[in-house]
Amino acid sequence: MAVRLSAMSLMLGTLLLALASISTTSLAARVIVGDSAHWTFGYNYTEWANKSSPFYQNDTLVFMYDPPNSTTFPHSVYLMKNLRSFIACDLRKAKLVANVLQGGGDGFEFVLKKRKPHYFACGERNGIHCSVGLMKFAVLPLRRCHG
Ligand SMILES: [Cu+2]
Repeated sequence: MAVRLSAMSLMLGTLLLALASISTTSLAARVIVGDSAHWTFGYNYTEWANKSSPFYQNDTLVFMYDPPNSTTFPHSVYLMKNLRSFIACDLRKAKLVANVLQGGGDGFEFVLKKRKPHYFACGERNGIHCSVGLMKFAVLPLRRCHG
């Protein structure tokens, strides 16, 4: 009897462990910003964010852009301070999160750790990439629910 019980609790424990690892690893998404367009001038990232929504807490955004060279514009990634500066592409209070070199190779990864609005923008050319180049989007990560 005792043996059967412990075998059952062992099975239950294994099952719980399996469930826990599913919820912590495979549910967090890794999303390439802009999909195959990557992080580039002139792609509509507001549209992309709308069709890629919703995003969840602990999802990873991947920004891919080449380091400065003779054929591509340099790009970067900033977090804008608030909705107002995001709309205006005003970089004065923005926080640099990835410089012009950090988008190379496998790209720059940003984990959405907090459930608050994130206002992303390219900071190059004093906001021109953000305004004219459409290189901006907002994300509000949601709590991931189970069932
Ligand atoms: Cu740019």
